[in-house]
Amino acid sequence: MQSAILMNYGFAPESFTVKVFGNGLINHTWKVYHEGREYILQRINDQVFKNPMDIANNVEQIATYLKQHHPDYFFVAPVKTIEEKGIIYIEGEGYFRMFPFVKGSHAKDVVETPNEAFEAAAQFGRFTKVLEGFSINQLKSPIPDFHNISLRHQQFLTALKHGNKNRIREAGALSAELLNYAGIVTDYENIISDHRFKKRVTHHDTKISNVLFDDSGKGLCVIDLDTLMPGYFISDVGDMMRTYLSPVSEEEMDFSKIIIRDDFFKAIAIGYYGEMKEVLTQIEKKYFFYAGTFMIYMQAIRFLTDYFNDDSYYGSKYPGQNLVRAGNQAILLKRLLEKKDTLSSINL
Ligand code: GN1
Ligand code: MG
Repeated sequence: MQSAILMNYGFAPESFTVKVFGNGLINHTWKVYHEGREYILQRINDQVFKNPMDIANNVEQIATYLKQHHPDYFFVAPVKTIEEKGIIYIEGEGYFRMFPFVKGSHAKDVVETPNEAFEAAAQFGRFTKVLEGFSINQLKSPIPDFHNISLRHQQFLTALKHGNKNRIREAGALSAELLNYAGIVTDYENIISDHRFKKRVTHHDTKISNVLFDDSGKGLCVIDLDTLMPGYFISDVGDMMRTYLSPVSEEEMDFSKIIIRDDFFKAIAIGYYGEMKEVLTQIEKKYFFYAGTFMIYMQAIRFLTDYFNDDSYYGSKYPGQNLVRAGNQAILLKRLLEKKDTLSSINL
């Protein structure tokens, strides 16, 4: 299979080695070694990304814009195939694309220090900032309504009605708890009807492993532009809060370990504002804290919806994994809301 893919890049059979790489839930990733160079190869999950060519379009448009307007901005463009394509389709195998592995860079799976949170937030902020002049109409949405929390909420209600009966019974208390947060959905609906909330080039997957760091720990660039599409800044800032604030991830089963680290919140705010302070509107800034509640709540209901739908989207490695993830995110949301007053009053 790998030969069939890599020959499109001009790699002769037997001239390369391939190792599994990374731990995303959606795409498969490998590291490829070929003639002293290293690459990252990915198979795009076409159940999730129904039109993988939309991703290729977006990356191409962005790359062209950046080359013209911000030639110094460090952007990792995909390796082109012999036929000059950014993504290839292999019959029976799926869609693939490959990137050069950035020498001297490393990615992290877990945020360990506030400085890492700061560096990542600065990188995601800078990314949206350098693309401020880019017309978002040129972008496709590879997953339409990806962060439309009204729709996610609707899907949750539908799953609660028509999903796996035993699972719905088992998770009754958690469902009831999550249904209490309808205000988060209403806030979103107000946001999208307010023209002062701008649609911008948004990454939509700001976990730490989507930032490359250099050896000294400085952020180099953002990667993984699959979910790049027009969106609101709350998606990017919110997913950083969701994934950097607690010392444990969405997979943690011991919920007592889920805590909110104030200094990491501050680091995200300083890092992001350092780039975006002049770009964000006054009203957007008022929703900075809200971003975290928005993303955590949406993730909680997405996991629970999937649990009720027999894990058809996220899959599961053990029975009840998506229930654990949903419960974990519900606690994270609670812990964050407990700190609303303290965290919203941080002066920047
Ligand atoms: C998925 O594949 P990965 O881990 O980058 C999901 C995100 C979720 C995340 C939760 C396309 O991201 O939205 O936040 O899982 N991506 C898609 O771990 O659904
Ligand atoms: Mg991703």
